[in-house]
Amino acid sequence: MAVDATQPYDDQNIFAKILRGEIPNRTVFEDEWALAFHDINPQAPIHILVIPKGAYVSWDDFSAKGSEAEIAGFIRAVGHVAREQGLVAPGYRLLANAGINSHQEVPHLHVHLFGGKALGPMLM
Ligand code: IU
Repeated sequence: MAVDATQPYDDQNIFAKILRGEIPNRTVFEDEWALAFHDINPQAPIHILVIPKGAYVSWDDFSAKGSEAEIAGFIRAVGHVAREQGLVAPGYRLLANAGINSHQEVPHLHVHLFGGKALGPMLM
């Protein structure tokens, strides 16, 4: 079900539980600012979710409330994972859903990193 991204942060969301170590995940990278793990329902040969460690619902929430260090750290983490996964030369796609029209399902900011095949043109 799509979430209303204007709601306050819900610390019972599944990614908050993953960050607290309450639910297992297939981690590919972690540092002070971000956690990256394989999506449970991959839409491409490589489908990784990168999430900030702070409690932010969406990109706009993060950009409004995140510190410079959090924002820089998160963006660097996304790029680091793309490089580490060997996706720079073949290319990759980043996507962040926000709110009802995008069908965001988990109300903790996450960037999807897709790669591992020719992804074709962006449809929407
Ligand atoms: P969305 O952008 O909020 O629509 O994407 C949520 C993603 O989280 C989606 O690709 C799910 O497969 C993924 N996911 C997950 O990796 N692990 C989970 O426990 C749950 C969802 I729930």
